[in-house]
Amino acid sequence: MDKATKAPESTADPGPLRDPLELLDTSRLLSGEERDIQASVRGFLADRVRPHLGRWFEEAHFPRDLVPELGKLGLLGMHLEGYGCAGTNATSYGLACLELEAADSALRSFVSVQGSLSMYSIRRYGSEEQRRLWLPRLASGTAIGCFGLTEPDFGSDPANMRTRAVRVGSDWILNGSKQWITNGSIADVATVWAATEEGIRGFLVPRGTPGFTATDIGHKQSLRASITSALSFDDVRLPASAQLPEARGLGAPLSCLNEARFGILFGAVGAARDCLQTALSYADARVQFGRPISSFQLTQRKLADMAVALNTSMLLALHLGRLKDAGRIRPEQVSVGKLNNVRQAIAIARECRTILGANGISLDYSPLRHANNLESVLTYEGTEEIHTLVVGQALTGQSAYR
Ligand code: TGC
Ligand code: FAD
Repeated sequence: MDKATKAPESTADPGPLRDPLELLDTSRLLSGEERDIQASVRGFLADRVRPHLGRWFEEAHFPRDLVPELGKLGLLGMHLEGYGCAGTNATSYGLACLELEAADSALRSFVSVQGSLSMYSIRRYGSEEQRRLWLPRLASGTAIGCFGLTEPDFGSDPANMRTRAVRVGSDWILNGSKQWITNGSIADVATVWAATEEGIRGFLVPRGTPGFTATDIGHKQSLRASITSALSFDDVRLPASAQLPEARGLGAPLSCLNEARFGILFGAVGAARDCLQTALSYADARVQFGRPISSFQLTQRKLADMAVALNTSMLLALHLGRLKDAGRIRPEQVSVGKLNNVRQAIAIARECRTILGANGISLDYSPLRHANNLESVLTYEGTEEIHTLVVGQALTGQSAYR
């Protein structure tokens, strides 16, 4: 055997498992700074947010007053450089998403849309003037952004969008509609994707522009603490300076999705962790047939399978974080992460609900709230089926979408 590849013999006793959720000791793979960032987000949420989550979900309330606080914590556009952004590495951004989603997917959604979709689209494709105008305000949470790609008739297939921008002199006239837009009605600026004679282009549409309206979508059974809106554009006149000058073709909005999908693949681990933590402590305290239900083999099998799925999802997220920080991540690798980690998280959330019995349907416990939220997470940013086809295309070289 090659000496260089021989593992050193270990004599140290690893000691007892300190945290059952940390079965694989993944926190050892983080730097001190990454651990500090994760702990500070977790601490903020514990004091300021956790006690209210069930009520916000029940009342379909988005806690808008938290937005400047998220800005102060540096969580908005966290991994972007300059213009008031924190400029952390991507793994730290992922860990912040994990903690936010351990509270509620609505909070991670807000941060994803603000940082990875709205701010990233401006940072990567905007003019210097657009960056200076919007990014510092979006980073501090004094302004809110949204990202309009999906339309009522085109979700998985944005290439066929109907929203259209036509040049009239040096201006643009925008007509069409967008559907299911997170933050839509509270956004100060919307990044809107439209078909033009030259292909798909992006535009920044400020709130209050004549002809632009946003209406909230109600009756949601998922992501209830998040605002989701329909946007309508009726002969909206925009100056040439509203166009994102560097965005050309569908690849531009899809590149923004890679950023948000990256946050989701970490976030899903957080939702799953919170469910498993809840189920573990419930199973320990709940006695049936004279024994804690955690002592039954069938319960232990559920807990063990979920712990394996949670820890392997975390390893996958960290591996993808390291690839992204090295500048080597590929879109299909992000798809692997989103596909696996959201699939595992929703399965864990549903299984944890069973361990809680009837109490599992109460908003006093988090698993069913997470499971309901994860229904949206499974669908947005590319459905499970679309990410399967992205991976299929990477494996076979053949596109099976159409
Ligand atoms: P296709 O012909 O494959 O590609 C068109 C051009 O785009 C390039 N491309 C990408 N570039 C960067 N990143 C990616 N992930 C990319 N995927 C493709 C591609 O190379 C090509 O470039 P070029 O230069 O040759 O023109 O496009 P297609 O029409 O066949 O569609 C491919 C497909 C199905 C994968 C894509 O349309 C897709 O991802 N569909 C899903 C749509 C989606 O995810 N929508 C999300 C909307 S935003 C949202 O949900 C926010 S929720 C946020 C929250 O609240 O957290
Ligand atoms: P469809 O595309 O109609 O798909 C319906 C079903 O058909 C799915 O199961 C899908 O996988 C399947 N399907 C479609 N095509 C194929 C195929 N080729 N092969 C196999 N199966 C296929 N969008 C934004 O632009 N901005 C936002 O901020 C935003 N926020 C959202 C917030 C919430 C809460 C939700 C629920 C959605 C949000 N979306 C947003 C929209 C989201 O991105 C879309 O819902 C998603 O892309 C799927 O589109 P669709 O709902 O039209 O489903």
